[in-house]
Amino acid sequence: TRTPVNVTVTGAAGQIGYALLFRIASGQLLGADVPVKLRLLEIPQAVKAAEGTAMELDDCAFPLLAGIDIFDNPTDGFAGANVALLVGARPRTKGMERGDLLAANGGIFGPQGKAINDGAADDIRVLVVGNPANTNALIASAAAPDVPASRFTAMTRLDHNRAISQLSAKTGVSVSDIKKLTIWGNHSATQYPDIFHAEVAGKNAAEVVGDEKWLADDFIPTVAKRGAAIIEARGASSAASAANAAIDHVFDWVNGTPEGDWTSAAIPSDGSYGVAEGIISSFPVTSENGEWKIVQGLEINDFSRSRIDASVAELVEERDAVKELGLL
Ligand code: NAX
Repeated sequence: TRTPVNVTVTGAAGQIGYALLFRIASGQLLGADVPVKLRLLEIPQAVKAAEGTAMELDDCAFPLLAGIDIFDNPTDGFAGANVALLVGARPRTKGMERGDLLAANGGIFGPQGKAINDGAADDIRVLVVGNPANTNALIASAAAPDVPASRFTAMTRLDHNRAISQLSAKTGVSVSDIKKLTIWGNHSATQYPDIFHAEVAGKNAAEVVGDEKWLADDFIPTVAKRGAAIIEARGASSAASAANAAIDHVFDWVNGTPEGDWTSAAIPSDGSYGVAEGIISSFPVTSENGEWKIVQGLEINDFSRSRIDASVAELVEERDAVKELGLL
C-alpha cells in the first residue's frame, strides 16, 4: 500500500473548506487509489469548528483517509506537507483600501510561505485560493526561497469552468465537447476568458459564436462577474464550485491534463505572451509529470491583446504595491 500523501488545507473551517475536505478524503483530489492524511490549519478561534468537521470526516469512514490533524500555527500545519491548499485569507471589509488588504494578507501568506519553505516535503505543491489569490501566491513564494517558484500557483480554474459552462449554454454543445479555453491574467474582474483558440465540438469557438459583441458585452462580463452574481443569489460566495475547481486544479497538476486539451492556472510567468516575468498570472497550461507548462505559439489578436495587457497591468500594480510594503 502507498504511503499517505499529506494534504494541508488552510481556512479548513470556512465554507470552501467544508465543501473541499470531504472530496479530498474520498480520493477526488489525487486519485481513487491514493490515501491522504489531512492537516487542517485554522486560526485559534476556528479550531473548534474544524474539530467538528473532523468529526464528520471520521463519520464518513472514508477508506482513503489515513488521519486528520488540526493546527493553529503554520509551522506545524505545513510540516511534511506534499500538497497545500491555501484557502484562508483576510477578506476585504468596508472601508479597507487595497494597500490594507494586501498588507493584511501579507501577514498571512508571508509566514505561511516561510513555514512551507522550512517544513514542507520536497515535492510540495501549493494552490492559493484565498484572495487576492495571484498576489498572495507571489508573497508566499517570495517567503519560500528554497522551494522552486513553479510550485506556487493560484486558482483560476473556477473562472475557466464558469467560462466553459457559459459557452456550452450559448452553443448548445455539451461541456465535455468544449476544449482549449483560456483564462488569462488575474483572478479578478480584469481576467480575460479567451475563446479564440477554444473548440466547440471540434470547431473554432469564436467562429461558431460569430458575434464579437456577445463576447465583449455578455460572455466576458458574465464570467468575470459570476462571483458577484452568486453572492447576490445565494447570499454567500461561491463555495462548492470553488472547492470543485481546487480539486480539478490539483488533480490535473498531479495526474496530467488530457491529450488534446489544456486548462487554465495562474503560474509564475516566464515572460511568455509578453506577460511580465515573475508575476503569477493565468495562462493556457498543460501538465505533464507533475509540472505545469504554458501552451506556446498561440496567435494573440488585438481584441485579446488589450485585455490580457489590462489584467497583467493590474497584477504588476499589485506586485509593485506589495514590494513597496516590503512583502517581496
Ligand atoms: P470563509 O470566510 O468561509 O472561510 C475562511 C476561513 O479561513 C475561516 O474559517 C477563517 O478562520 C480562516 N482563516 C483566516 N485566516 C487564516 C489563517 N491565517 N490561517 C488559517 N486559516 C485562516 O471564506 P470562504 O468562502 O471559504 O473563502 C475563502 C477564500 O477563497 C476567500 O479569500 C475568497 O475570496 C476566496 N475565493 C477564491 C476563489 C477563486 O476562484 N480563487 C473563488 C471563491 C472564493 O471567493
